[in-house]
Amino acid sequence: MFSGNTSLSGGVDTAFAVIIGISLFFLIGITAVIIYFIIKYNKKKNPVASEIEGSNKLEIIWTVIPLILVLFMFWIGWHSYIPERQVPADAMKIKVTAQMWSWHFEYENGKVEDTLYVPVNRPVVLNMVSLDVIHSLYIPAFRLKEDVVPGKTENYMWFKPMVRGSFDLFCAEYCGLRHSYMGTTVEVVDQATFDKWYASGPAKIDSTVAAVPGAAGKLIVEQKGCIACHSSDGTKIVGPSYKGIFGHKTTVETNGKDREVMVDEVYLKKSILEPNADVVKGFPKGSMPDYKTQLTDEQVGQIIEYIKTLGGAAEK
Ligand code: HEC
Ligand SMILES: [Cu+2]
Repeated sequence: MFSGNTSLSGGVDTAFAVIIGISLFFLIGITAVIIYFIIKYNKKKNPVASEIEGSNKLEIIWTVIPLILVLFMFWIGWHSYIPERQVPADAMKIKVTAQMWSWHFEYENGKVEDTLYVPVNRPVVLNMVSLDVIHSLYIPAFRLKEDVVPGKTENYMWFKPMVRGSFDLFCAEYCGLRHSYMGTTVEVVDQATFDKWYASGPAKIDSTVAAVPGAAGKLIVEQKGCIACHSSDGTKIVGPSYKGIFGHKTTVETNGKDREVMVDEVYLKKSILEPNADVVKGFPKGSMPDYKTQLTDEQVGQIIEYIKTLGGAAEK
C-alpha cells in the first residue's frame, strides 16, 4: 500500500483506506452494540419487554449520517478517478493490441514488443484495441485496470510511473483457454535506458536474419502472437502445430464437407488470410483470427518459408 508507483496510485490507495476504515468502524461498532444489548436486555435482567414508539429525531440522524458517509466515499473515489481520465497532452503514445492470447505494444517509431517498456517520470497513454473478444489490461501495482472492448474506439489508460522496476501486467477478463498466458510485465526504466532501447528501433529483419531460411517468418509468428495457438514442436495447443505439415495431406472442412487437401503454399496462404474457409478437422471453427489486414503478402510468404523449415515433404 501507498507505494506511489504512479503519480495517481496514491489516490486509489487513499480511497481504499478510507472506505475500509469506515467499514471497519461500523463493523466493530455495530458488533459491540449488539453484544452490549444481548447482555443488557436478556430475559433475566429485563423480564418485561418494553415497546418503543418511533423517534423522528433518531430516524433523521441515521438517515443523514450514512448519507453523508456514502456521498463522501463516492466523492473520494470520484476525486481519484477523474484525473485518470484526463490524459496530459505531452503523454507518450503507445498502441496496445490485445488478442487471444497475447499483448502487443507498438511505439510511435514502429517498434513492437510484448513487454511494455516505459521511462520513469514521464506520462504514457495506452490506446488499446482488441482483435477478438473483451480483454482487460490490469497493472495491479499501478492500481489501474481498463477493459479492452472490441469495436470500441476509445479504450485508453494513462499513467506516469514514479518508481523504476518490473511490474506485473495481466489480462483481467476471462478470454478463453489460454487467458492465463496473457501475463507480461511493465518495465519502468530511466530515460537514458529507455532512449537507448527505443532508438534500437523495430526488431528489424536484417540481412543476417534474412539469410537464415525461415528466421524472418519465425520472428513474425512470435510478434503477431501466432505462437499462442501454434507450436513448432508438434504440440497441439489451440490450433495444429506447424511441425511436419508442409507437403502432407490433411483433412479440412470446407462449407460443411470434409475433403483432403495438400498442405502447400496456396493452402497455407489461404489458411492464414481466411482461416474459416478451410477448417482443419478436429479443430474449432472461428477460433483463429483473420490476418488479412495485419500481414503483408511478403510476411505471409516468410511465415510459409518458416513452416517449410519445420519439416514435412523433405523428410519423406
Ligand atoms: C487464437 C488462436 C490462433 C491464433 C492466434 C492463430 N491461429 Fe492459426 N489456427 C488456429 C486454429 C484453431 C486452427 C485450426 C482451425 C482452422 O483451420 O481454422 C488454425 C489453423 C491454422 C493453419 C492451418 C494449419 C494446418 O495444419 O492446416 C495455419 C497455416 C495457421 N493457422 C497459421 C497461423 C498464423 C501464421 C498465425 C499468426 C499470424 C495464426 N495461425 C494465429 C488458431 C489460431
Ligand atoms: Cu485476455
